[in-house]
Amino acid sequence: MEENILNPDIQVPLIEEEEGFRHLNNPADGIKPIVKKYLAIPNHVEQAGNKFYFTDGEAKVEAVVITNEIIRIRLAPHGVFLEEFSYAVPKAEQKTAGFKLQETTDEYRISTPNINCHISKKDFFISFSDAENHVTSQDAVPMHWEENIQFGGYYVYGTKVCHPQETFFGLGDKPTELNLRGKRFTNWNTDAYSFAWNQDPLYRTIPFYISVNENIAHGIFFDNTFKSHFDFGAEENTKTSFWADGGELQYYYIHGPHMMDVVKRYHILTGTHPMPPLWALGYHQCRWSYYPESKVRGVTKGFRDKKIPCDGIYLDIDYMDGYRCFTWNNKYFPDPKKMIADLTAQGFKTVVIIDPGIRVDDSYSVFKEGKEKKYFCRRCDDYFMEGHVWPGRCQFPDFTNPDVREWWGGLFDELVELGVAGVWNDMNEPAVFGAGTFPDDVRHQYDGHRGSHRKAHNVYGMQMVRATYEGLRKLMKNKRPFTITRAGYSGLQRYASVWTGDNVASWEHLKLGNIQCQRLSMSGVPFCGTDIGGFSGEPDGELFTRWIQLGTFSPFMRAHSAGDTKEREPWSFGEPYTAINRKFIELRYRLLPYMYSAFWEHHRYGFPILRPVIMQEQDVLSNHFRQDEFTYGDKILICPVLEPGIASRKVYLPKGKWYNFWTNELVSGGQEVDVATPLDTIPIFVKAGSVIPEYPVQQYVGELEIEEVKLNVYYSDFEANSFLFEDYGETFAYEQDIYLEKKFIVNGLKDALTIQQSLEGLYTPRYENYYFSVMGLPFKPSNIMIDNKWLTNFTFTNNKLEFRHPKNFKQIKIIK
Ligand code: MIG
Repeated sequence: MEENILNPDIQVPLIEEEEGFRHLNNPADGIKPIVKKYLAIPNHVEQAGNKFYFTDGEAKVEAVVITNEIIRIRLAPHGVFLEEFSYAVPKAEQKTAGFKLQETTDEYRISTPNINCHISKKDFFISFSDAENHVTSQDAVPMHWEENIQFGGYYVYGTKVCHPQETFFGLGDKPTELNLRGKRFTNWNTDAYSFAWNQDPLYRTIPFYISVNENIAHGIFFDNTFKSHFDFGAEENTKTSFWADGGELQYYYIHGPHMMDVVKRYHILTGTHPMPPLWALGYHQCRWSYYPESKVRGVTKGFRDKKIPCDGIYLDIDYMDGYRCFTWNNKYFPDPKKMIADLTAQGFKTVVIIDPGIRVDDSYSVFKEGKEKKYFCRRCDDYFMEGHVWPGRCQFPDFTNPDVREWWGGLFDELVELGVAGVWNDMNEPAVFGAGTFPDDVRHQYDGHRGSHRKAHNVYGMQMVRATYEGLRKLMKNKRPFTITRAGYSGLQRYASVWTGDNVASWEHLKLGNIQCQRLSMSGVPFCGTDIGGFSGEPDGELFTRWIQLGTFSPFMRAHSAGDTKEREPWSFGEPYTAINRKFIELRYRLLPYMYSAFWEHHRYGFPILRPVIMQEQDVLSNHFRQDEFTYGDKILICPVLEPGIASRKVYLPKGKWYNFWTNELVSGGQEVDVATPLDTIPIFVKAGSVIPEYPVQQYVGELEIEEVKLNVYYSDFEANSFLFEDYGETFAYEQDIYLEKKFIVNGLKDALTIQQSLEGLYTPRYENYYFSVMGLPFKPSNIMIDNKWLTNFTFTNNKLEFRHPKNFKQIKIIK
């Protein structure tokens, strides 16, 4: 016993002396946190429409039939689900032909016409199978959770069996091999300046992966915005796990069997990219920063003088007054309206950067208004979240509040008035100097569903660019806005394009950028590109040119560089580089109608724009490890050159027949071929049977009235379809069916080739004629019959048949 110094009459027991002593008001010692608790035995099922609820007595599992190929699973450790809300999936509508629940002695089984979800009665394992009862995904252990003592709630875990030959793809922008097997990742949006190979995490959170096993693909979309983790057989070769630091264990099983089906179905959930303005598919020139105005005028003049096509010109943070968003530095840019008008007259579209940090400054209207309206984020104890970024001490709008988004969207009115055509959202991970990002205890409105920064962090950037896109869309009336974001979460493609962030001028980064763009494409982020040339560091002429060549086939094509680097325009490296850079940028402009059509296929049907070889041929196991080649759309195969000084490189061509784009030589696929790679070319092949539409070279979109579209037809001895999408290129009229989707069917015999055309939609292009260029005919053509009339005017030289014809034909027959 010890004396109580305040009241010596009271004897205080010494804890060490009295074994088993417990303070009565603090029984915590007896309570153990829940360490990895697993679902037990399901004893019950209830059905409510397309939703099924299973319970082990305490925890509840919900299975929802979304479509015939998509089922969503949710876990509530204590039987209470959160309100349904997702930034990624605006509405998980039910679209299914029918489903049923069956119970056997071993399992509950929910079946749609195409898939089954099995809940094992013995152990609550959940598995999925296809209509042939082939099991595609199965739990390795039941879903489980662990108490998060520091923050409350649970860490939630799902663990699936990982098969010996199973391979994994997706997850957005991870800077590593295309195939994710054997690797582990974290998703927590991070400003990752000069990131390195294998660095993780980077800027975006796309918690969606595609598995391929025994030639059957399925996807898992783990829709959880907390910090999340994926392990593809890294810790244990036989297990694939995904887990998060909080929130619900909620995932969508998305059936294939082809990877393409999985990607398309992921887009059913999360939406597709709206059609961009056509000019946004042109070349963009950026730098940190072009200022003052004379510099901007000098650079843009450089493009026109040197006849290098360019559409986008960017203003990085120095255009602002002290980095205050929505202001102008009047010294550098005394008359932005005039400058932008002049640029517009020369065909340039001005894109300006906007960051989330708003300078704390009561004389600055944006800050004042945000402060008055209580739009800035607060810590949980009610202090404003303050942090240092470019403008100095800043506060940050809570973009998860719909009122804030509405306000933010409206702030662009002046910029739109000045003629700005696009907005670039940077630093929206969110990035804060020193601390990296916001503290965990920052509160977010989360569209009325409340959340700490732990829950809102990964969606902050997406909601910022959403506010930007939606605001611009209103302000620009019926014109399509162009937006680009650095950070994002699944579904960001509904609002913006992305660039891969602060890469480095190195050959390794060229290689990495090629993989990242393919990965983003197959992860539901189609409109993506890298900083051509590398953001930090100095490329030499060869690296820059090889990067322009890759960038020509990136959906988003922009050169960008940091402020402390040498000039970085396509002509900065002298000859022969300038001429080659021009040749490729011109090629991009020639292929615009093809690229625009590929974009439409994405927008309307959910196809990715870039498709790694494995998506062309997933049944060939070696393709699961190929990551250099990809197709742009489904007709043109690109194999960039990713090493210095090489005279040739190996290219794998999927089965079928391919034409060398440069020589028109016909090559058989299903094999690797060796292709010469002088600096002025990269290997490009066109699938036999393709119709590749082509525009004349323009210095910018809209420079020329298109008077004729060239159709490059590549003979095939089988039937092949191609599509051409046409519309105004800058309005939302396509939403009212004011577009034209043309389908060409090419089919060849030994002595004939037919080309058929059919049309859908209400748009009428202004041009009258097609100019046909037919390659690969195995015979010398002597007659051409078009819609039952003979065409006499054609030429046949160097195995190329060329002729002109009014655009509205139905059938062309080329005869030996
Ligand atoms: O802290 O706006 O990734 O593209 O040029 C750097 C300046 C902020 C990072 C972006 C980069 C941009 C730069 N920004």
